[in-house]
Amino acid sequence: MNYKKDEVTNLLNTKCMNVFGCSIDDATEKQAYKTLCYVVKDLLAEKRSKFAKQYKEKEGKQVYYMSMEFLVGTSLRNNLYNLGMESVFKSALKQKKIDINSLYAMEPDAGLGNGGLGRLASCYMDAMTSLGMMGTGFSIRYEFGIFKQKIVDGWQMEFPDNWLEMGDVWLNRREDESFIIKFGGTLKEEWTDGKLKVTHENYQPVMAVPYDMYISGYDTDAVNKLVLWSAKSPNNLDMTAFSRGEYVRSLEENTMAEVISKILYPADDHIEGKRLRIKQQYLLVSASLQSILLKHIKKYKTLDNLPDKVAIHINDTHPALCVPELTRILIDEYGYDWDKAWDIVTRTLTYTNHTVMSEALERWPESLFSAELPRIYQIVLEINRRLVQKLNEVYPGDIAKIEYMSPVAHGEVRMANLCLAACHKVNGVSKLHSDILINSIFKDYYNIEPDKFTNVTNGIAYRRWLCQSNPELASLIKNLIGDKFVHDATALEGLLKYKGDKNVLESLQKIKLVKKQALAKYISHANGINVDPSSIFDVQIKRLHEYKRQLLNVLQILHMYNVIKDNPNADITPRTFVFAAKASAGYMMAKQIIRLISAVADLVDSDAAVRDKIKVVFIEDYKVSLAEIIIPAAEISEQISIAGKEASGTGNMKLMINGAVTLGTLDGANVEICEQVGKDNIFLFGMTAPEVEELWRKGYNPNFFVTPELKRVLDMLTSGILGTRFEDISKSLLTNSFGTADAYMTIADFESYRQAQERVGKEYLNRDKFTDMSLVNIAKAGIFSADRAVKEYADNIWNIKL
Ligand code: H53
Repeated sequence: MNYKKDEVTNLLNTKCMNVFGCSIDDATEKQAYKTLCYVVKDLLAEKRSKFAKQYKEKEGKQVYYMSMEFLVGTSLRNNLYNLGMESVFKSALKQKKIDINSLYAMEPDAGLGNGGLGRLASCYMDAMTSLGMMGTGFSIRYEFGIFKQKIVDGWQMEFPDNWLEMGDVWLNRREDESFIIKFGGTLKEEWTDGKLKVTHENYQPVMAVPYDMYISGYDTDAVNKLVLWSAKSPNNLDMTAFSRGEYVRSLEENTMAEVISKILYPADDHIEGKRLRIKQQYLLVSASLQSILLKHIKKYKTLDNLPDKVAIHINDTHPALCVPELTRILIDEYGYDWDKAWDIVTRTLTYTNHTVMSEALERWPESLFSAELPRIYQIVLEINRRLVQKLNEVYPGDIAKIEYMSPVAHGEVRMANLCLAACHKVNGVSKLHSDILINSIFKDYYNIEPDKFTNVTNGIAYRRWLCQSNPELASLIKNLIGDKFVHDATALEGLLKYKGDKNVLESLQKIKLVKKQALAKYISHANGINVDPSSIFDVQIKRLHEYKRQLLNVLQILHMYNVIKDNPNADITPRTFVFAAKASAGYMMAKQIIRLISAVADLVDSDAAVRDKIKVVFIEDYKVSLAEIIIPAAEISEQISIAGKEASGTGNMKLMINGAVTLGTLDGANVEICEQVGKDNIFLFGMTAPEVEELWRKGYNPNFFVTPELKRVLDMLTSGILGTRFEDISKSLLTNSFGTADAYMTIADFESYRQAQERVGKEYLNRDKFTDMSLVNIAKAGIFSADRAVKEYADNIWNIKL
């Protein structure tokens, strides 16, 4: 968009006058922030309207991306950058003595997600838009997003995240496009004209009200929408109850309805089989599908062509209710018979699996499911009956296999099986993960329909993670290879010709130092700790989960502590270990690990012999906007999950494109990072996924892997040297009464990790060599762009021509 400074000033003034009754010169900072957001939103609205019109004429196929999570982060800078208007706004505001950065800083993160899954959904919305695709995201307008984390005496405390106070500027409420969602109740079955008619009665109606958020893309005519549903009671106040004096009951009913969209469940990669959660899922699915179908029928007057015009994507099993709900709507509301409805359902829906962790594969008790969603339950039973009939033909008499594959068995409804039965395409999120799906957990489905399965390795919105978070690096790259990489990330490979170029390496080092200084400033402000920007910045930033093995990292730090204590002159390259991670509120072991990290930080810091060599920092409240500060400063990217458990990882990609070198296992997308950069430009350690399997098969006893160094470290957990005795952690690693100890093989991988860390310290000393590694990582990160990933979805999964 082409606007001059004066035009921008006019826009700001007019908007400020209309909304706040004053000119931008007289606005408070909060008013200035809101004015700026409203102006940007208007620009997006204008673009959106043109884009939607063009699109309507073309009648192309579009995608609806259903996800319980979108970790949007902040939007203001991203939107201005994408519109190509950052500098004109900056100077217009500067003229008014307003610093755009201070307005950026006022924006809260829209934290409508927990971690990787939600952030991926947001990165894909960005990429779809940048590619000019028509794509709509559907999710929930949680009033409270992911909790705010504070660390008090080493313990994580959770506080509500009231993001709407300043974040609602981006949302457009569309009350007139609301839908009724039916919960509970009973079913009445009647035969009329030889047809069974099912009526849903005595249900509790809840209104789903949509709020639209515009999603911008880089240098594109497209503007897409993220539609967030909010739950509302359909009767504002039950006046009869009110006049009978029953205000409390009347208000209670409203509150019961509205509580559905109150809060995001803070568990990542882990299910919480709560009644409210299934209600959230059904609200999302039912409202979105009703809206999609209504729009479709208005446009095409039929739903027969739905699969040709629409791809509906199920992001993880959380929106798996799409399967029975789409079937229900087609049959109950549009009069289709089962076979025709099922044909449309299967050709419209696609599904991405994001985890092999059994505790994350969603299952619902049949009793809860049938009570909350009686009609949906009935449909699921019918899907199950037909499937079992089919499976009996394929695997005659193999009851165990058929049971394993069934959507309903052992008193549970299993959402992954529902998706596998219905979706015409199913994908994993990295090569290794997709291989594990077809060779292991989804093997039986794969054997029947191999063409259904595919892989799309995850990708990131690299313009956010490189160009916006690290403008210094982006501008160096532009100077070296031109700006093609801003459209096409694979052009970053052009940097390879600068391998070994002293000047370029020096520039890269200077930029890294600037970003490390910025992070050091943040840490000093947030934690009151001074870290040395010339030390190695070694970061592990991700959700706290045992399989991600933050514990392995901490144990190794304790080992380094011992080495320095034994020999204060030991040859240790100074290191700053940075952690940031939220633990699910009810995940005690994860919270204990945070406490351990804090205790180790204190131990190290209180020891004069050690504190100049190593520093440990736990930065609280990890979120997208904090990641944007940490990632550009990182030099070592810790990706140390036990092989076979991290489906992909995406932080690994963001760190790599900012020049951090991966220290990791061959897990998830690390495998492909290694393929890209080669073994010389990554620090690999640990068992491979097949080795892990083999060790489980043989029988794993961690005690056989405890080296003398590790024994000393493990003893420290309970000796009292850390202030607290971490008995639970120690037991979880060592007590092997039922073969359950050390479920993530931290001990088996320790020695190999320790050696890899030693290599890191040594290789960093040769700064040019290390920076060369860093350069190769940046150059080879292009393949991990979300643009590439979304193109693959369009080609191989959604069948959308770009
Ligand atoms: O999804 C990311 C992966 C990551 C995986 C994560 C994830 C969640 O954040 C939540 C639930 C779930 O099933 C998976 O753990 O490996 O990179 C995006 O695919």
